[in-house]
Amino acid sequence: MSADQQQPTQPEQGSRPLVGIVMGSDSDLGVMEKTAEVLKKFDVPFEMTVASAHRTPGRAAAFATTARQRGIRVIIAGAGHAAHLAGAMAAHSTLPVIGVPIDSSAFQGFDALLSTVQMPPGIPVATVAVGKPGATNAGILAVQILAIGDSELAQRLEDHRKEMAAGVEKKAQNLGNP
Ligand code: RP5
Repeated sequence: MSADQQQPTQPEQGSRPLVGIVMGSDSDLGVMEKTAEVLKKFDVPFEMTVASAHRTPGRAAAFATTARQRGIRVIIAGAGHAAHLAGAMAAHSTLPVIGVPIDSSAFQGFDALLSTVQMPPGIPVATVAVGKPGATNAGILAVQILAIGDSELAQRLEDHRKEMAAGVEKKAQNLGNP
């Protein structure tokens, strides 16, 4: 296996990772940390690495082709510019792939959005919003996918919704509303 194909990804938490987070560059980390924050909150083990569809195509392909056998159930890919990373993941794996378009270019992520979302029929990428809000939602969507077969995780999602609703009520009260 060449250096381009090596997979040095490490589990972020004790148990075997269920979600694989991959980003095009370490410069994407400030955005993709939002995904990691969500997965930590829900206690979902994940791995995180850098691989580029263009600069290290072999490494990106190896990440995707070995994901299922590593126990990964959802892949989350974040990239900017002509962002083909999520599409490359989907090309090399039948696991669900969530794409996060990153606002790192002169077009502030519009280029990455179109590159990520406009997949040809047959090879889907579930594309979320550009930047940090999308990275947060990618984490939640991955938890929702995992919660299909996990009632405890589903309950944590219900609790999270209640927490968010309570936060909105509090903000309204802070403005003097009942
Ligand atoms: C993309 O190019 C990466 O996903 C990143 O958003 C962007 C810039 O990468 P660097 O030049 O900072 O490594 O491939």
